[in-house]
Amino acid sequence: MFRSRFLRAKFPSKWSSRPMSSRVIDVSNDVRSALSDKKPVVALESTIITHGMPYPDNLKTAMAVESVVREQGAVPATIAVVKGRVKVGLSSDELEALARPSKAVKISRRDFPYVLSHKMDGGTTVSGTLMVANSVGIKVFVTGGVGGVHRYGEKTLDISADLVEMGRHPIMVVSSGIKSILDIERTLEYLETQGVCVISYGPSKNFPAFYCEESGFLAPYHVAEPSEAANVLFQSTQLGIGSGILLAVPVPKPFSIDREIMDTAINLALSEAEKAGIHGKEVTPFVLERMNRITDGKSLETNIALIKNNALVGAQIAVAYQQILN
Ligand code: PSU
Ligand code: MN
Repeated sequence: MFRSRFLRAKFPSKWSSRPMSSRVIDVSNDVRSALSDKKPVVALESTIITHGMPYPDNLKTAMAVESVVREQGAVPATIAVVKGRVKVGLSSDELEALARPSKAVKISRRDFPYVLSHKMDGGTTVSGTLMVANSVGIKVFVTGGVGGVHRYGEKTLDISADLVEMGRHPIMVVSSGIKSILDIERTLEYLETQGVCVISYGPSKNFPAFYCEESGFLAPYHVAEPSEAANVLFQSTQLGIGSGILLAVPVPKPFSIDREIMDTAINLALSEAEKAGIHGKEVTPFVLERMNRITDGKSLETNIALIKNNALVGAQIAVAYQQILN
């Protein structure tokens, strides 16, 4: 079995005290050798492919992101579920099949047992990807945006499983923060409760709002360099703290969308979601699709730019982290 006693001892977690059995998980040769040779590895999620972007932009972006990671000297590990098997590292055929319109499920922690037993396909969310990454010992994970506390979450209790899962795994999640379709202030509160160390990347503590460089809220900390971020991750593993780190990287300036324009588009998309009776896990994909139409493709362009930039930063951190360890 791939997951050795060594890894089990090294990454104990209350929530996944047992590694995933080789009866359910396949680790690609690439990723397997990188992990055993102590090379830098970056985990990538797949809900952004199945539910976050239209075909073929989703496929092109997924491939571009993997290339960015490789160019920095790290190995990409895209995580998904294919025909009921958990995959770490996808072949190009698997990536292509996942990207095409299909019945793929959006998979968080709660979805795994059913999806596996029914041999279904699916994209793993940040929460689902974190569970798998932790099981094989990957410490750096790159995505576009994470879920959060939804607006009026105090009434609906719609709080993304991503937030709870970030509190459960000692992994650094590199993202562009939280979309302002969510309640950013309450999301930051909730992350504090879960013990997630939130850090902005760049010259200030400004916490980004996905499409916009600034949200108007501050993270408790900021770091300016990949090596500084890598050292935070290293200290967390030395502490055996068990909870994760959210590194918030602002979208590159040329792609940042004006906050007022964005808020108008978001409010429109949200009211359309309400009219259409969309709720639960369908909200985020619906709003992303509507936003793309309302902004005439601008939101998608920004989404692609920010995830590529996050891949660059995340891969540099994975390389720096491995340098500290080796
Ligand atoms: N934000 C995006 N694109 C995405 C997602 C979020 O801009 O594709 C996906 C991520 O996979 C994230 C999930 O983990 O949506 C959160 O969904 P929910 O809000 O239903 O928890
Ligand atoms: Mn939700």
